[in-house]
Amino acid sequence: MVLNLFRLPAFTFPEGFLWGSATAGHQIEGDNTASQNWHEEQAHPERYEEPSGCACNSWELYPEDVKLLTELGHRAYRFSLEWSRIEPEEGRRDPAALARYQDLLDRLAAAGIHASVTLHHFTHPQWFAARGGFLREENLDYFRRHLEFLVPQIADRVGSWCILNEFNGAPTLEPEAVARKLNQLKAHAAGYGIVKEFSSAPVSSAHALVPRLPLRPDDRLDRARAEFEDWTTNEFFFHAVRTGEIVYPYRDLEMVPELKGSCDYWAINYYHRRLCDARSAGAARKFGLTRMKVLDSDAWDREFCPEDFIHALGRVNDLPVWITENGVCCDDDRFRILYLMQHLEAMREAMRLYRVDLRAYFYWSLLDNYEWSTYLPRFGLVAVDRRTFRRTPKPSAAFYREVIAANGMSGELFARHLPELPRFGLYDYGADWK
Ligand code: IFM
Repeated sequence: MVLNLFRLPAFTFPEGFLWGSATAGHQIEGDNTASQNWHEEQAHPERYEEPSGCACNSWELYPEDVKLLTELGHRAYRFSLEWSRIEPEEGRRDPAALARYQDLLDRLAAAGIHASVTLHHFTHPQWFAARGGFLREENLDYFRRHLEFLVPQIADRVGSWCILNEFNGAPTLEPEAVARKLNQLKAHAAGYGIVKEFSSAPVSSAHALVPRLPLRPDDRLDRARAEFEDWTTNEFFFHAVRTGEIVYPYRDLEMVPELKGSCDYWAINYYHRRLCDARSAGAARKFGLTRMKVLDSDAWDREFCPEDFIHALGRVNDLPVWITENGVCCDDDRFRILYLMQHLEAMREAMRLYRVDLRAYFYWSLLDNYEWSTYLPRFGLVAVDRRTFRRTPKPSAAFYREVIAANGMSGELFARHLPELPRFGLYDYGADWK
């Protein structure tokens, strides 16, 4: 790991490496009124800091988004299609919504931008939720039917697929959460089979890879807790795809043959790690040196440790790897340049150390968007005015554009975009630190 990134020699990623950014329907489109999330936001406002409302108004402004992607030099765009727009009521499809997504795909193709399509990014129609959603295995038929309708209508324009986003979720034994998770695992396998009927493009599901590590590496209980959390969030998925076995604590083994080999690549969403403390009900206290304060509020007070990204990637070196999300929310955009540089460097190291076959990187996110209950955390390379929806690229977007153009990075490029490493207040040492 290069500690002084300003001295990093020029490094080039493999030829054909795909660079881009990611978004998701509900977080940018706005007025996603037939979705369960919209319904919940209205029914239980007390659970949300604010509702999604018009989001970034990308439902209308998507041609502008494609223009932005072009101007910023992105070669790939990951986005999701809202099932609730395509089938707002059970069995009633909206041709205009489908046409709007097809137009987005056409515009991306015309701009030479690879389209990475996610078929389920957390949200689904309210009617599906009212029937129990993914809690009930028999409801997978609704999902299958939706994909059988949708996939052939778009397959010729899609460059790669994610069936679901981040269903691997929390380290839970709670029966409903486990049922939902394992049903979504089966939905992933079903989706893989359906997409393969119509498309030769690579298929996966985006996995939120949060390394779970013992707070005290030699403490047996911390280690046991970390192992438990890691299996129930990470390894159960990799294991199922590698073997076809669903192995989940306190549950009989279940063989689902279609799961075996149901990823053509590992789609990895990586942001931070989590330390496990067996003597506390919640997550472990964060170490000062890994606790980057990105916002003045406590939002997104995560444990950043790019070095763990290297080893996390080492776990998935048996298939090509696409980083389908990686990014940081911050008000001071210089953090974003630093975060990006550190994580690209970690990717370089993972290729060297573990021979990871890295093929793509999607920064999360193209736009400052709706973070599921609030607009406070801003992940975007591009700021969005909440009133006019005007899009304004940040300095980090210019940095990233140069990375893409060079298909790599160097200390010199980094130094040019971050000429001073000021007293960022990077690490929160606590009040007594002198
Ligand atoms: O905004 C989310 C996204 O929807 C899923 N992955 C993590 C992002 C940042 O929290």
